[in-house]
Amino acid sequence: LGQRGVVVWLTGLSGAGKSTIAARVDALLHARGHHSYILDGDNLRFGLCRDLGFSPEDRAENVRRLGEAARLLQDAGLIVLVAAISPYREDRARVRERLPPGGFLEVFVDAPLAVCESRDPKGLYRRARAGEIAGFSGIDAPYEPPEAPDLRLTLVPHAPGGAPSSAAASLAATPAG
Ligand code: GGZ
Repeated sequence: LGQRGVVVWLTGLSGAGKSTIAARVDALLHARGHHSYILDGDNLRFGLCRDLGFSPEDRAENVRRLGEAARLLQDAGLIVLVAAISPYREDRARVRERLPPGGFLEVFVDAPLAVCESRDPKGLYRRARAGEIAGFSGIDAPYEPPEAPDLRLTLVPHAPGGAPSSAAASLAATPAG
């Protein structure tokens, strides 16, 4: 990692598992003596980003603020785990541009919409389908998947009688540094 920290940016649909993965990775890093920190879009919307909604402009601003906060923590040497839908490629690319080479790793938490919708932990997909939430990512608002993520995490389906689903990692590109 060099002297500085790194921003690990988890992008994917609501319910894909971004926050869960961030929490697991955070715990693993801590156990190994690394300094890491989670910036979760859903949580920061109660504070730093509480004035923002879900229009494309507000999402762009949300991603920009998360990126700037992550940049500060990265500069202080932390491993920053960001979990945010961050549906627009351009917004994610802008964050990458603000970080030093190798300082931004884009991780695509690639769970199919049908899987996210069947999980529906907060009932948001049901409400979006019912027309109670407008502009929901994957339903009536876009999600632009990364074209060349640094890492792609995909679901391994249940084996009959086997262990529950887990994530499988495929290293799409070897990060520099
Ligand atoms: C998408 C929404 C919406 C709409 C509320 N579209 O899965 P969650 O519930 O817990 O996390 C989602 C969160 C999205 O916040 P982000 O900061 O990650 O979004 S973005 O990066 O696009 O700015 C979801 C909930 O807020 N939520 N309304 N319309 N997700």
